[in-house]
Amino acid sequence: MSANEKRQAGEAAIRYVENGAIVGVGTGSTVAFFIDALADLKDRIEGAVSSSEQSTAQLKRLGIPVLDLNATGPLNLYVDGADECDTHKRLIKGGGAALTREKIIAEASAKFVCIIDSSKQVQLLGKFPLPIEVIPMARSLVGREIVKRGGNPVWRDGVVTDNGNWVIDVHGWQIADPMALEKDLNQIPGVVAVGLFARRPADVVLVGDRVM
Ligand code: ABF
Repeated sequence: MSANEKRQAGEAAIRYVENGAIVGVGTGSTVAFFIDALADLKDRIEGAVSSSEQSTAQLKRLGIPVLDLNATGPLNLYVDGADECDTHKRLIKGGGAALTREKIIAEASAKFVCIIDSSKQVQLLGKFPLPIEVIPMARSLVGREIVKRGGNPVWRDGVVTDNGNWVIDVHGWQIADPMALEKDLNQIPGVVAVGLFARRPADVVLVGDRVM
């Protein structure tokens, strides 16, 4: 069921792509369906700004130009998946370890269309362990700060992000105020990005072929 919903969501997001667009492209298996559908429009768009080496490889394989965000400036559209989505379109992202570049492109985009299957919908964020990208030397420092806040930090051992950093996944939080937690965690020295998209939530959420 979820694979079919992921494909439906990925294909449904195509309706937001305008002629001549430069499209911000996220990461993950749902986005992979979107990229496949985007390839059918590649003669009608200028290109894409990619959030990961993984998505870049697929875009290039399909002949879609991959452009530098510094060169493109602000984007009209960003399409990306999520690990959890609440009823306010706030997200947990980072299961694919691409959260920092995803957050950068989301910030640069006027409309963030999030594509998910129904298994990602929650009332309260936090059942999915919250990913935090950290500078390697700060792993233990950030871990201690997480424990002080009642979380259980688990180092995603063996994973290095495209930015050369590490990821800590925080288990055990029920996140009643995602905006406050995102702001608090962002202050900790060594934190590069927090996988909470609450300050900048999605604008549109597609659950399969249904607009949430
Ligand atoms: C990505 O989408 C990540 O932030 C998140 O982990 C992933 C969801 O993966 P999938 O679409 O494969 O379920 O943007």
